[in-house]
Amino acid sequence: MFKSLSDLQKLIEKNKVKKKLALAVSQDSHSLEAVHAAFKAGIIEPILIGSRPDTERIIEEKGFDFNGATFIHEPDDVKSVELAVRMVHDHKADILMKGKVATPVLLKGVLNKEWGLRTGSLLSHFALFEVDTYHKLIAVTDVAMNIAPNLKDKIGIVNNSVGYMNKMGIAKPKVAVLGAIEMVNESMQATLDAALLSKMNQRDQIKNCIIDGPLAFDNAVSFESAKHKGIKSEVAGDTDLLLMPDIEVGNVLYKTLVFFAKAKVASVILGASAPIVLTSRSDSEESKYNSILLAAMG
Ligand code: COD
Repeated sequence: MFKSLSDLQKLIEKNKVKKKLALAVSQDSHSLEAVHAAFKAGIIEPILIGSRPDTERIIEEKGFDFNGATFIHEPDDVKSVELAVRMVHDHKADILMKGKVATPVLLKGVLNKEWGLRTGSLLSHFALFEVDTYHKLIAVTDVAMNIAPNLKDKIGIVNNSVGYMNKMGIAKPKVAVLGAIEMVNESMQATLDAALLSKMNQRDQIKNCIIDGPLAFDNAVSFESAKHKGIKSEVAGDTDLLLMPDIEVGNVLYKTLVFFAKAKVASVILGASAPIVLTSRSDSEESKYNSILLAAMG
């Protein structure tokens, strides 16, 4: 069982395969710092696509050594995204990473029908947290891509996350489908979806995981709370993956964990033909580095 995000590093070191990472709009000091650390750790080969003078200025200011990396000069952000996405599409790169560009701009490139990274599956965001007050790593999805997922989308989101967690060696992740309460309330769509997902899992329509829901946040992550409420569940108090009702709840939880609980995080977009590192400006260099590790595992 993973207890810390540094365990990802050990997992990758075992694989010994260097991944090519295309950084779109590379003139971003935070992203460059994380990419530099992963380059120096021998995890990736960087391809830096963006304004070359601006990228080189940051590299010089920060004293980074990108000797051996590939530079592609493209000063226009949208074209830079297109070049980076195309490189992954054409198998010239294994990981796509967002630099100094707005998330929707990158995602629109990823979803391009001709040269994007669609696979026919839903794309979704997967975040893995190390929180001091929880006994193991806990994943949260979807906090950044699907705005208001319906039941079908939620099945796709669970399948993406479970598939990745299985790859990480977590054979049957425990999935808590969150609602405001742990009972089904016919006026609360999240609780209806949760009950359906649980039943689909029991009937083996969603495999390789154990799903329970609806669960409220407290009983999903605390045995004590679950016991207090009399909830009998294999998942309650021992959740590996929290499925969020929508992007607002998910994004607020993500930022609450980072800002108030000082949690460490790694995140990646799944369901595309390659993992995508899509960290936000507010993420620390450490989070960005962890996200590269998580993507390199895929
Ligand atoms: N997976 C696969 N295909 C998708 C997905 C998805 N998650 N989302 C849209 N598509 C496909 C649709 O089927 C369609 O063919 C095409 O893409 C366009 O669909 P639209 O018109 O619904 O999508 P867009 O282009 O308007 O928006 C897609 C975004 C991902 C940009 C949008 O959903 C979005 O802005 N999400 C939130 C991003 C964000 O701001 N996150 C905050 C991070 S901090």
